[in-house]
Amino acid sequence: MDLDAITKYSALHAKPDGLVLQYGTAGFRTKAEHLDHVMFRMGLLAVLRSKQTKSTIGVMVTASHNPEEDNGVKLVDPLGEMLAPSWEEHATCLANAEEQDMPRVLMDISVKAAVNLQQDAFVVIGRDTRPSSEKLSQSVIDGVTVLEGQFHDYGLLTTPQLHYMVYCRNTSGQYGKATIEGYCQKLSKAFTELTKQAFCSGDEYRSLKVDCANGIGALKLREMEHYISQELSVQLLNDGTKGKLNHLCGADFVKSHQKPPQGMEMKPNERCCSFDGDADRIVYYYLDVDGHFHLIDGDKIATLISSFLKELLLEIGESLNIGVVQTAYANGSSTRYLEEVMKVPVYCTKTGVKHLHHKAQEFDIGVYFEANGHGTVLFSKAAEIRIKQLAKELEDKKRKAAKMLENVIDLFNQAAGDAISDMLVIEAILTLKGLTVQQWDALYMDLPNRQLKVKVADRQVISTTDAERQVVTPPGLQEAINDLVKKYKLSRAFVRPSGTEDIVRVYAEADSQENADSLAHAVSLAVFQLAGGVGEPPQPGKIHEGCWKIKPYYQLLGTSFPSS
Ligand code: 16G
Ligand code: MG
Repeated sequence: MDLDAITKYSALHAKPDGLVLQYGTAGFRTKAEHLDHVMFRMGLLAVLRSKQTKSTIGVMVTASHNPEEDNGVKLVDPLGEMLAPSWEEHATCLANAEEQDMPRVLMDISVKAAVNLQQDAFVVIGRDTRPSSEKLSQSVIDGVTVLEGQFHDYGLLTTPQLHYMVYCRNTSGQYGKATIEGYCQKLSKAFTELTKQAFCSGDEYRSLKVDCANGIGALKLREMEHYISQELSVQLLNDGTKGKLNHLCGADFVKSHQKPPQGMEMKPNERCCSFDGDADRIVYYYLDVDGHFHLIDGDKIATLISSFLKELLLEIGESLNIGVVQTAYANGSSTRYLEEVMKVPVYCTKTGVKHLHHKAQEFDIGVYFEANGHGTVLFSKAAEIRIKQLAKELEDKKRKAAKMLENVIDLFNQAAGDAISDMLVIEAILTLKGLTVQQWDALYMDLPNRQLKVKVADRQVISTTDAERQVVTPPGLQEAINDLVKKYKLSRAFVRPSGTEDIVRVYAEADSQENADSLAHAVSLAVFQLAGGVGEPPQPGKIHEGCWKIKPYYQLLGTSFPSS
């Protein structure tokens, strides 16, 4: 390691004094102007990680759904997964080392992690469309080159595409070709094969409006469009030609405000969806004939997908184990529907994709989605081999089902939740099942819910257990929540410190929107009082815009999955 060269180049990417950042759930994220040194250092760290794993490592420059002025960076591990937790700690130490200490901290990491410095290193880099991203990705490259790592700069990519590239490169191309063409060809071939099987190919299923959050998703969906235009016509809105990234649009906006994005003209019952700023999340929605907005979030996407997969497994008579992984934010109705109607086992993990991804790896088929629309399906190697074998051996209807499963495996991006890939899966299922967006939505009815934020002096005073569903500290808070929850029907509430903002998040659901709002407010007050709230105590929130028609419990469970 040439420490003199590192010191010299690092001075060109100097750390502002006193700035402390943490490698959080999705890497580092803050205002773009504070990130130059972090990028350079993550270039250095990616080289060490590559040497240690003897694999290609990815670096993605993006701040996902955050405002355009922000940016961020995360490292992608060899099989396309999120960085291992011990390396997250190294990343935090390296990013926060004061300028003069940085080379020593880098050396310490390489000793601690037993990195063979003689080993070659290869790093691939991708970035989103933010104005700051190009320059920041150049700083990553500076870090890579000063440690003599080799690199390939993919330039503009969605986050899941970068995960895909890393996965392809580390599996000798078995997963696919590590190029944009390779990605588009793999997904579009699977999509075309799947939709060919549809009995019903009416025009109703063939067009879709996509809000691209004025981000990278627009550019990459345009590239994909060329491959799928025979089967699906997509109309791109918020494609970045006019509006600002994530401003009043995108999956995060639609999910949190429960209303259509700006620039989306919706006719009644028209199927629409939104990507987030780096195209790793997707939510669907429509307006009914009365003009009410209906959101179809990650929970309902998981339900549609797991119903479809379960049906195909039944058809081929194979008992592969399928599990659905959610977080505490999953709507209670979705969990009940999956468990009680579909009889699929459901597991809950902590918030953050890496936790869900990890749990989903335990199953032959692991379906995971966060309510916010981030998710995918993982197939174990054994399940994939078995399905491929059945697609050759079985006959007639069973063979057709096995072939469909084979294509579904190819259509999912198994490295990371991917808005483009998920969109194609959903479109294929709706087409194959002959389902309208309203029929999909009617599988079950979401329980009214409310999310609030509370500002406290130190959010780390709140610690949780049971996948964030129970508070451990401060003392008395869980008891207070329990007492409040008892006052409402079909109610549930939890609080957790955010991993991305300096706040505590509160979630509540109940039998009516009014009750969900009131419970959320009461829980916020308990947090404020018992966990050191700062500023004004939370005020009762305004009632949610959408209209919830409250149905008896059994109707909230919905009906069974319509069969074709
Ligand atoms: C990050 C996570 C997302 C999670 C969110 C929670 C990834 C790629 N993204 O965006 O999965 O839902 O954080 O944010 O892991 P919060 O901790 O502020 O609620
Ligand atoms: Mg994102």
